[in-house]
Amino acid sequence: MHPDFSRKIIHVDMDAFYASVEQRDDPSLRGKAIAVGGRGARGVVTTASYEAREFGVRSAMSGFKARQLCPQLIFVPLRFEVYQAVSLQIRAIFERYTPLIEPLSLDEAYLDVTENDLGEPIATKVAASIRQAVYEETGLTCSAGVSYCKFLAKIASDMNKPDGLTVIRPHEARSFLEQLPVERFHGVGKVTTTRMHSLGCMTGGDLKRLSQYELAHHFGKLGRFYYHIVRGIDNRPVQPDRIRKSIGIERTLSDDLSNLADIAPILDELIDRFYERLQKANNYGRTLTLKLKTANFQILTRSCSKAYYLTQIEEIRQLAQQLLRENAHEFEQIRLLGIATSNLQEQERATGLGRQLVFDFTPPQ
Ligand code: TTP
Ligand code: MG
Repeated sequence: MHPDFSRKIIHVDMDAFYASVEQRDDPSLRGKAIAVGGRGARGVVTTASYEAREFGVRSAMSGFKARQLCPQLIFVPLRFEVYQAVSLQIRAIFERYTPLIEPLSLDEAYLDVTENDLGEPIATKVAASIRQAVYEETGLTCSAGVSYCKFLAKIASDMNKPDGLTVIRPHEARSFLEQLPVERFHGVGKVTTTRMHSLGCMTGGDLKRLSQYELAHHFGKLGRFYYHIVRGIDNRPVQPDRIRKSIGIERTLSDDLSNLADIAPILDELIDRFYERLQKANNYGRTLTLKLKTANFQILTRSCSKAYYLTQIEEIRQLAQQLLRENAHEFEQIRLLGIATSNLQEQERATGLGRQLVFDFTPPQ
């Protein structure tokens, strides 16, 4: 078996996620050693700012131990709703590049960008664009890893944290994996590391000397996974985990625009790309939403719904342009234009809603 070099995978992971959000929202915390959570007798640190990490403060450490390591440590309470909101924001950014997104947690996801909405063949450029968008739109930094498989992309994203972009190219994979210490292999925990060390395996290169049989013998099912991984073979697809609730795209304009005559053609162009997306996903919605961000960053969304799925581009175009015209008095200048559809076929099929619709549809107010 040989590695499949045809795919382009990006792993994105926010830097010191909760802590960075807290430092963003409270300037007095910037540049300081902070721990999120960890207060109280039994408190546990969920994450620490990079400043605190210099003292050895880590995730999952007790607040007590953290304070011992770093007496000036500032403990900040968790604000889960805010992290969740940022998570949705970065997810929406990813969705502008590809529908193939597999979130691993609030702050981390794999993206398959083999084909992407930029039409950009160089995945490194896609990753750079994503990192820039995340920074501009959330004020937070993330790190990205780029490679031909999930395993290497994930390791890569961790290599130049924080605010890093790391690429492992196909021809570099072999020597990279051979020198990689076994504990750096994703999924290899403390127990497995000790076991590997006791078998004389310190690096990927050492691990490669064991046969598939030997690895299976020592590590069970995972042995087979290690056998392939160490040879750079990881064909696991990026699996979008959820039923999509909406499909949409948006575009930030190069200049703020106020004239309908200037905005309408841009909306038309956006709809062409939007429709291509719907066709590719083979998934259409009943609701169409126009999103406008004004020059002073106010967001306006306007929707209309139908009893049937909007599968025709001309109808989508007409509805979107109508929403734009009807709401032109709401803004002076706009800086971003977006179009989305929701109440999707796929979602309604999955929930059984689709069938019910046929019988008792009530038109929206
Ligand atoms: P991570 O991505 O593991 O860590 P991080 O983003 O804080 O730092 P970095 O990626 O730069 O190394 O986890 C993301 C968030 O998940 C983290 O900010 C807090 C939360 N978390 C916990 O609540 N408990 C934990 O044990 C860990 C590891 C993270
Ligand atoms: Mg992170």
